Amino acid sequence: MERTLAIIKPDAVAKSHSGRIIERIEAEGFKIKAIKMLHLTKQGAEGFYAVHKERPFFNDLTDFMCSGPAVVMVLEADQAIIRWRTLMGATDPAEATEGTIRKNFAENKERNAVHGSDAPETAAFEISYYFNSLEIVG
Ligand code: IDP
Ligand code: MG
Repeated sequence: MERTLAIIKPDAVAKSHSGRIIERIEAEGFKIKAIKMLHLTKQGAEGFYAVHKERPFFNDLTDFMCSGPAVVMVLEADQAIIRWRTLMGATDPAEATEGTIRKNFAENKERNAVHGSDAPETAAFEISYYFNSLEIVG
């Protein structure tokens, strides 16, 4: 079993798509081991996306991520990291496969509905960024 961090980003929460996205997550067999709603600060978003701080979209991305509440979750499944990224679809919804969450719910390459960790090391960092061990069910 593997764990990954998922975020329903502020664009999707604002449009009341959280329930439908969570329904997809559960229908695909992921177990939700932790969940909460957060309104990130600019500093909190900058820390989370620190790997992207030299990228041209960093300032816009971190403004967007603190523009409204987000839902953060720990998902567990066999191969959770790759399976959640496959279910999310490509970063740019214009390039995302039919039926993926980004194809169905994302507005554009920045406001793209969901986040998922991309490797075991980033999943460990990202889970610990938002949850302590008492907040994750066994
Ligand atoms: P990922 O979320 O698919 O892993 P990353 O390359 O890690 O994509 O980028 C992190 C986030 O930054 C994306 O989900 C998206 O919100 C934003 N982003 C990535 N590339 C661009 C871009 O070219 N323009 C605007 N925003 C971008
Ligand atoms: Mg990424």
